[in-house]
Amino acid sequence: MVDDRAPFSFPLEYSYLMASVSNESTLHDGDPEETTIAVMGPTGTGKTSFINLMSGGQLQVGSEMESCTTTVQPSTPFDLDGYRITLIDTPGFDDSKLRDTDVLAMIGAYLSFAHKRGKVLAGVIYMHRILDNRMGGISSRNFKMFRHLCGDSSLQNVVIVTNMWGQIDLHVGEAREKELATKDIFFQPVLKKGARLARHDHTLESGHAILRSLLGRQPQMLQIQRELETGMDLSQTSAGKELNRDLAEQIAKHKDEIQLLIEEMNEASRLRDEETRKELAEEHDRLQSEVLRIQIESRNMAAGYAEAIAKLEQRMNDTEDAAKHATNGVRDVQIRDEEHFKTFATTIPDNAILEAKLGGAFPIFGFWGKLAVMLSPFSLSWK
Ligand SMILES: Nc1nc2c(ncn2[C@@H]2O[C@H](COP(=O)(O)OP(=O)(O)OP(=O)(O)O)[C@@H](O)[C@H]2O)c(=O)[nH]1
Ligand SMILES: [Mg+2]
Repeated sequence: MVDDRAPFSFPLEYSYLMASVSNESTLHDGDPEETTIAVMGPTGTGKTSFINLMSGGQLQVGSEMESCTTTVQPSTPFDLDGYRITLIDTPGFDDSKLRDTDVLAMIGAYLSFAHKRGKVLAGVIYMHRILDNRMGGISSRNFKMFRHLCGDSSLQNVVIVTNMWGQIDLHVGEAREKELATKDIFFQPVLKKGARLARHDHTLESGHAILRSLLGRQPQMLQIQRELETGMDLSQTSAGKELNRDLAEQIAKHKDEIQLLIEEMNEASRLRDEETRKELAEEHDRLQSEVLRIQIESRNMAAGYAEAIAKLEQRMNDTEDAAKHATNGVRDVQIRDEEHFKTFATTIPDNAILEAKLGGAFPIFGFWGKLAVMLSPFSLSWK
């Protein structure tokens, strides 16, 4: 039987690539419109869970205690109302496994790289756990970074999504939601400028409603994309400056602590308390190296971005080359198959069975799919 033949053997990632290439070349009027939506927010707010629910994908989900997503990763594309949607998963700032400058470099590089290739975001979803009873620390820091990434002009295409409603008394949740929407230390300023607030109750229906509210809108560049497009380096962007301000504050705080330690060490020496002096000296050295680490992190921000872009470009080129080879290989095999069928199997009209099998076996990927394939086997290290 023709079905049972193994006409060629393909490394898995090449097969994905081939599917992506053939998909792009066969898109025509009436095919779903490609749409990209980024999902941002602090670690553990359910970004990846939301993306998996919507796309039917299986990106890794974390626990409540530890950060999980460490790269910018696209979902499997899925169709909704005539759109083929790709959701872009992002790591949060204050991630326990990544430095903030790495997170910013990854997000900046990805968005700018995609934009250069003609991909504009249709919208951004910002996830917030309604469980969080105050918006201090990580939440406010992430939101501040989010504001600097988006700017004002793209807020029409932003939806702030509250989730985890099942884990909170509805009245408490509603009171909190009202506070989030009306206080200027929370989401009120962005809601005034066109962003919207929506609830997600972890069902497909509520997720679809959120996505539908972003579909068909005029895509807008994010502030960071505009800034990077003008040739700024990452540290000159609004988000980069914000991060640098943070780092400078940390340095200033550590320097104050170091000054205090020096005074205490002098006092311990004066009292000939060697044990205390030694303990203080150890703390002093630890803080000194922390200051040095932060200074290096700040100085390397631009270099980290340049490196991230270079890696993306290199890998996209490699991937496209591999895809071309793979596609050529498939064509050769298909031609050979056709010859074979003409000669020996006149009852079988063409190699549609083979194509259908491939189409079914491998998800149809576009640009984001190529990036996913490109990133996954290499497991990017951004350090
Ligand atoms: N009850 C409830 N739990 C959720 C929901 N979404 C996510 N979770 C849980 O929250 C935890 C974190 O979810 P993730 O999807 O990994 O969160 P994330 O925002 O991607 O986290 P990072 O990758 O670390 O940035 C997991 O234990 C999920 O099962 C939700 O809508 N309701
Ligand atoms: Mg995640």
